[in-house]
Amino acid sequence: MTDETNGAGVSRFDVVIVGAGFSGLYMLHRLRRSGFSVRLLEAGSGVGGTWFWNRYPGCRCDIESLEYQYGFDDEVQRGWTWSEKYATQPEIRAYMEYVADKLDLNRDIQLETRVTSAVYDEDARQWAVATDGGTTFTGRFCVMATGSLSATRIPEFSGLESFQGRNYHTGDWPSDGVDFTGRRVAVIGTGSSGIQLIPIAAQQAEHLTVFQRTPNFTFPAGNRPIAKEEMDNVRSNFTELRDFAHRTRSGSFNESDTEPLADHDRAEALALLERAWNCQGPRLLSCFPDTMVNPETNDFVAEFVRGKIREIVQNPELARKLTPVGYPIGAKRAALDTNYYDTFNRPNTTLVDVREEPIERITPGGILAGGKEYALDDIVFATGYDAMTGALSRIDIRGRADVTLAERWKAGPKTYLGLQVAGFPNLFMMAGAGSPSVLAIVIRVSEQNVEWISQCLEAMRVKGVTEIEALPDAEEAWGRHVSDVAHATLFVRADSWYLGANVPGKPRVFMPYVGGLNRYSDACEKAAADGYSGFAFT
Ligand code: NA7
Repeated sequence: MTDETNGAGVSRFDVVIVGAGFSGLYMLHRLRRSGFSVRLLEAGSGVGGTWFWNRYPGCRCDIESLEYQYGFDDEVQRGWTWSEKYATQPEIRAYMEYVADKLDLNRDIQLETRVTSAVYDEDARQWAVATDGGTTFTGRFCVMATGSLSATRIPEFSGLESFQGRNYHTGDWPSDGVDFTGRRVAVIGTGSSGIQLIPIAAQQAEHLTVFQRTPNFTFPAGNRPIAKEEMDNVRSNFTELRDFAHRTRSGSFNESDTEPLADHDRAEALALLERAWNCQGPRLLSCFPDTMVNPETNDFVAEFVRGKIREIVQNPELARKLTPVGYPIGAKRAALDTNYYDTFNRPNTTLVDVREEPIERITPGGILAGGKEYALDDIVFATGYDAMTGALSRIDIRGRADVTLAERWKAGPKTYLGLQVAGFPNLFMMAGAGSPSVLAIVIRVSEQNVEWISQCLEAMRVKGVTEIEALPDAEEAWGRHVSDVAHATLFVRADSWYLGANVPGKPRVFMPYVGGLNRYSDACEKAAADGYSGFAFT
């Protein structure tokens, strides 16, 4: 276990972790507890990962705060009080800073350090992780905790560089905030980020123009303060709740059994959806267990939401444009909002449907779309991410025989259990492609990955082996399983970022594992119990 810097600007560790989001922070803590020397490298000037950068007004998590926290340490959870049902970005970031302080993680984190490459030295059996600061960190192991939604993406609009106003991406927001008061603002994109930002931007701006390509399904968040009794109740039952959550599909301690749509009469089914819309009982997409596999059920739920849009949006033509059609509800990640549809009733808010009026170019004074120029002071790109693989493909990762991960993944990402890639020994990935990732509560997935990887490294230490690598056959079989499970659902019937469809030229592969956290954990545990079957040890 070494932790030293030699004269040539190389620092040696047992493990180098990339990224100080939820996965990376716990990985650091867990490995350090097992006696490994670890260095965590983070591009931001603070911890938080995507929660560090997503500082746009209205940014919140779409998972309830009581669930969107670590479960591995009772003292950590007892020492924190959440204020709202859905925490704001500043509160989540403050929580992550609290955890980093409490566990004394900061002494092993190097901030403002962007990893540029990670190269495996087959002779020395170690990874050389190079950074923009010029220092190279070597580790016997490298863990990429780089996040699924961290590589921001601005589509190629011609003329952007000529724009005289200000422009921002929601996922890389200025730390001192942005004031839209008295300004003519455009938001391009109506995924979760746009949907959260738009109602607030409309209140501030002189005029807001929303450029929408695909209308998204969004449901009322029903955000509210968390009552003391509710917080206390979760606190005192936390261990049982967390253990239960880890055995569910979604990683949620609120997961409950529901009946398929066919088992309800119509009035009863509508009443269930109405309750969900009003934030009582199961969430809208969880009312019926067959929503993501049975097109009729899916359409029933979708039609219910379409009816709500028509009720809220006063102008029927505007309601039509805002109504999602042509893809299953839930197949693109649905958003939770506060007053989203109602915002379009405001006189200072305009919707431009870019399928009907395509964006031709950005001009010095605004956006030219459908032959009309929209005069603007600010443009916000709420255009999302090169999801799941983008953060990795932006690092020059080279495994055996100098083969790059980009080459290995040119037809789409392939992993064994989401944890490793054949040809890249001692490199681990977390909560990304091939894992349930964001299709379950991602912190539960991260915790599962952290614990599995830590136990694996401990087992290797005991056995005296220095190298672990996914076997190509195991990787192939897992990839097939991930694909088969996805293709048995309606998830594959939309142009979503789960499929890489939002990035031109990206291979169309369904990346996260839809089979559920419980099945995924079982597969990982089985592999470990079978002596790490599917992996080769040297
Ligand atoms: P998303 O969900 O990927 O949304 C991006 C939005 O930007 C979406 O509406 C896109 O339309 C739109 N977009 C992308 N490219 C263009 C172009 N070229 N022209 C017009 N509109 C475009 O990202 P978010 O940041 O909102 O949310 C990401 C996740 O973070 C979210 O799912 C939660 O898990 C948290 P499209 O639908 O592709 O037609």
